[in-house]
Amino acid sequence: MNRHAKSPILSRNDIPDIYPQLVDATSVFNPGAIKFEDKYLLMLRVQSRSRETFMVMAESQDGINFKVEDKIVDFKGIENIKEKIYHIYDARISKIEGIYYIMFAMDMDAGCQLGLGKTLDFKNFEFLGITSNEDIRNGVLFPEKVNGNYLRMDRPNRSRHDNGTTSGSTIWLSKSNNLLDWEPVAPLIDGRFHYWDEFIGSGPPPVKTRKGWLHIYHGVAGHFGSSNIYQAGVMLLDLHDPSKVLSRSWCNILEPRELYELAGQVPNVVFPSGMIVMDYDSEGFALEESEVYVYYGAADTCVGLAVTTIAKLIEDTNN
Ligand code: BMA
Repeated sequence: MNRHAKSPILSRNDIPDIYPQLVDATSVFNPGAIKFEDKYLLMLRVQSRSRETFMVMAESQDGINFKVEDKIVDFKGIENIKEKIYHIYDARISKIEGIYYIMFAMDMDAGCQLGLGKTLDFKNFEFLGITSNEDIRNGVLFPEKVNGNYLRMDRPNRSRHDNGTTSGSTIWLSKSNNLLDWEPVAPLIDGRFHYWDEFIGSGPPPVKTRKGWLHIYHGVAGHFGSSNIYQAGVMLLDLHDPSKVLSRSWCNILEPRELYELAGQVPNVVFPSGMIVMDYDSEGFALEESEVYVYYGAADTCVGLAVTTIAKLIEDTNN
């Protein structure tokens, strides 16, 4: 993928003070992205100097120049959860049957869980519930039911990095009939030890193309002495049976190279989390010639923008 000339498109300087919780923000990264009423929207992960995370919306006419709202996203109902929630972060946004769903990570004493919220207008947000019962992250919903079920990809956290964070090396396909209760269907891909994607997790939600479900994921190479390197790759799943992986990139398609990706709060990270496809056909398939904007967290510090096309991404699944 190619970096946009204006990347990074958002940094801490773009975050307004939001009293009292978020003053002099330290970083902004890993945004969810969606097109809504001809505007580009990002749901940003913003960190305060207490190192708490908050979700904040940003809006743009062109997908490049964003104005950040001076309001923290409030998922109404989340306050009814009895257990302590330390952070919510890494939103992935999907439109399913006219409703916008947001799946996000929730750090709790029992580990990381996947929370689900919804909105119709990106002003009022409702918390629907916790959708997991094990340590898990990187949940992304498919934009439509397949064979009568809602589907998502998720990544159980069954390994621990040297720095204490939990991770995993298998992306699973899960199904549900109500979006809240999920059961695993099949493992999709495993980490490839010794190579770029040893630990893996979904990036933005998958996109429907005539050739299959196109999905960008992240891979972590952990075999370097002093740091984990977060990169991006891409795969294609069968349209009618998404438990079948048709192809998967052997090389990464984006890796930390620019200074803002190499240095920051967590060095050596590109973490794609939002993807906007410009053009779909009348049946909802992404056009191969369509331009694609991929929003990613860089070094857990700022937001980068990479540009590509559907055709190029499909080609890259065989790189
Ligand atoms: C992952 C997640 C991401 C983060 C990345 C790099 O495990 O926590 O939110 O961007 O690590 O720190």
